[in-house]
Amino acid sequence: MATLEQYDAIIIGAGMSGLYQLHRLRQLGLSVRLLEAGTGVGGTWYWNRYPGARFDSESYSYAYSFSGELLDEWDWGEHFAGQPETLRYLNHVADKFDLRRDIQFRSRVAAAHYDDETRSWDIRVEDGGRFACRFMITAVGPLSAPTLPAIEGTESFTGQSFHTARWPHQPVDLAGKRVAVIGTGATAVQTIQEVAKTVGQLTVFQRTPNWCAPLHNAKIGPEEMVRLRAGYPEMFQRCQETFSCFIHTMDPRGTFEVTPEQREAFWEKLYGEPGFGIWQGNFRDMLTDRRANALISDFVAGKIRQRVTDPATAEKLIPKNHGFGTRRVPLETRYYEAYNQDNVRLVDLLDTPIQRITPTGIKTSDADYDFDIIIYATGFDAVTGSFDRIDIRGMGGQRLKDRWQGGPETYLGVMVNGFPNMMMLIGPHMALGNIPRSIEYNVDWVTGLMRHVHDHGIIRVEATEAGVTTWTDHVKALGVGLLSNEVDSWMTGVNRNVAGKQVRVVNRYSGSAPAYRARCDEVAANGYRELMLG
Ligand code: NA7
Repeated sequence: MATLEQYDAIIIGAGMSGLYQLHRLRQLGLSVRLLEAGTGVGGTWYWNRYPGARFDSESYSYAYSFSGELLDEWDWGEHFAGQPETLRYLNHVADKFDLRRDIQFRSRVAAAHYDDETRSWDIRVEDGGRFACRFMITAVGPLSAPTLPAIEGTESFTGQSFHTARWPHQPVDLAGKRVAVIGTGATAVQTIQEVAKTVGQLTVFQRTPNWCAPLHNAKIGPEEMVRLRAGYPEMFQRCQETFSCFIHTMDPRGTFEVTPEQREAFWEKLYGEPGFGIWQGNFRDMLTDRRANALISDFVAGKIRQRVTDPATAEKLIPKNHGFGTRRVPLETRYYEAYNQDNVRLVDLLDTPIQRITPTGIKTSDADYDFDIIIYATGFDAVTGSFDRIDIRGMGGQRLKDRWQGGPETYLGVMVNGFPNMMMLIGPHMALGNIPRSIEYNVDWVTGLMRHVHDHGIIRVEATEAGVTTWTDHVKALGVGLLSNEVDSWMTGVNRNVAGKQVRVVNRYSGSAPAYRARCDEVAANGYRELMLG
């Protein structure tokens, strides 16, 4: 029997939310332990080491803003930093705030059971370690449960194969190799454009094309860094005010309120600018009005046709079953031009589906392809997947996975009735957008609640059933009319590789971030009276 360690709070996950939560709870004087499956800090930026992994949000807008000292001392090297730089940044944060002494690595949480008699959680890690805590705070990330394709034969392949989110820590030699990439989501796009530079032969297996737009990345020189730093207060303030916490925000004009010439000029400008502007800073009706969405889709399709030399390949790369921006827009650097290289080919799985993975490669309905390396850029069991992988049980042994079978139900995206003393960071029903901005608010709100609990000697906190129903209905209502909710994607909870995840659900909050914060602030200002406190 493992010895039982006792804490006021256990945090699960050492990504951006877990690290900041640890820092804040320690400031309250609580005894806290953070359990992390990996061997280092960084979460998403620890696991996703695939070639070409980088930010699609401006580096500085993605950083923590809570410490002036940290902002002053950290220089970003690129407007959209690559994964190694971001991981260095998060390690720097962990060192600066001396976080590692309260983190236990190589500790994947297998089970967490709530006991209402002791008002505490009993947490077990895979190696048999056992912990008891009053409060359990999940910081498990919305995109951290990778999924392999449900295709026969994946185990039989005798070459090397990697899921992008489990890329090895040692360099993988791709030079001159015959490489397959399965998938064409944001991860695959970054991978494809990078590995196409070195591999012998690259074959991309595409099921659904996505609408991509140029990233326009650039290095940041010392003088520019000084200028950027001087603008931090305004930049973070702007992120507080925009709909999704990006520095970009929807244009107040409707698509049809301007002339066709003005429209075209505006889109040309957005297409030529760095970052998510073309997605997050476009006409306000782009994601709600079908006619508006069709026009911007035509514009981007035209760009793809211009950039891809072979017309048949260009047509395959143009999405036909969803409009621009209704799925996450991958940002790219010469992605489309990669298909003009002699050593890159595209296999359209809609024409010739994969039948199985073989010992030597991939068999489709019309050909056998041989590979040295297969890269699975096949995504994640998003949002609820990382919760489902832990055996979380609340009152009366109820499993969270069962409770969420028909889609997540939460109170403010932070709590679930029947699961007392559990708080979620960036859980279901949270605004995603520019995630670190949401993380800082989310952590500060949970910290406020923990301070209240601590100051008042409260040992049990639970959302009411009515609170959960009202919030869940509100989140669902916000999603009505959004074209993105009519499309299969990780944002609607669909993953055809996972049993029980074939049906669309509303798993994220799609209102504005300021409105979300206003609602949560109101709950705190009212002394958390909406919660059951005891
Ligand atoms: P995504 O966006 O979910 O993309 C996964 C890709 O893998 C997508 O193109 C899928 O095609 C494809 N896929 C998945 N399973 C299969 C099978 N069985 N056969 C063929 N193709 C398959 O994940 P990403 O990692 O790219 O990005 C996730 C987020 O992480 C991203 O939005 C960023 O915010 C960071 P499908 O579209 O399902 O037809």
